[in-house]
Amino acid sequence: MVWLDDRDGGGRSLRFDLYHLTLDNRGADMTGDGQADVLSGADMDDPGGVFLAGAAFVHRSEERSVNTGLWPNPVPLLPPIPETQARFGLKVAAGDVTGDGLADAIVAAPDASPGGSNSSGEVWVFPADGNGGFLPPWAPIRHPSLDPGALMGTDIVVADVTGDGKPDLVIGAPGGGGTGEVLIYPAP
Ligand SMILES: [Ca+2]
Ligand SMILES: [Ca+2]
Repeated sequence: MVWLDDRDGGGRSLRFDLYHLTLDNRGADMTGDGQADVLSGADMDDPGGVFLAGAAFVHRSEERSVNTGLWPNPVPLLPPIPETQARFGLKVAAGDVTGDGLADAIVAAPDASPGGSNSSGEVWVFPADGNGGFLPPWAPIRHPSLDPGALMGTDIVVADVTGDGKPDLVIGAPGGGGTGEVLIYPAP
């Protein structure tokens, strides 16, 4: 059980009750202190009042209180242009896809509709900047043919599947191609 701060009110709250959070805490250090950070997705957030656009937060190991177990002041990660009902943050993953040794934050918006293709989905990569923060995201990774309903990013795994020792990005698109697809983006 992880307790987080309540950004919207004055008290503490278990935000799992308020948001459908997704956690990736498999030991990924995004800040460089050798301690794992927590990446959470709040896909039902309404950033800027945009309905269900979603958000994600990095809870940095440096700021975890050993007394309260709280992670105050999480770093927000948002798509540059929040999209209604994109559900950004429905799936999150952390892994070093840039090759600098620091885990990067990967956030999916499976219900994003790029080019008007309904729920085709998008995946965003926010590279760790080496100073405890994040660089602006890469251009979003989208389904190659923008299949409607592909739900790109419903699952994400960062793992070396090509055998060169570098982590690759593996993205599930359960509605892609009609029967579902797994798309592999090899490490550069
Ligand atoms: Ca850390
Ligand atoms: Ca990195």
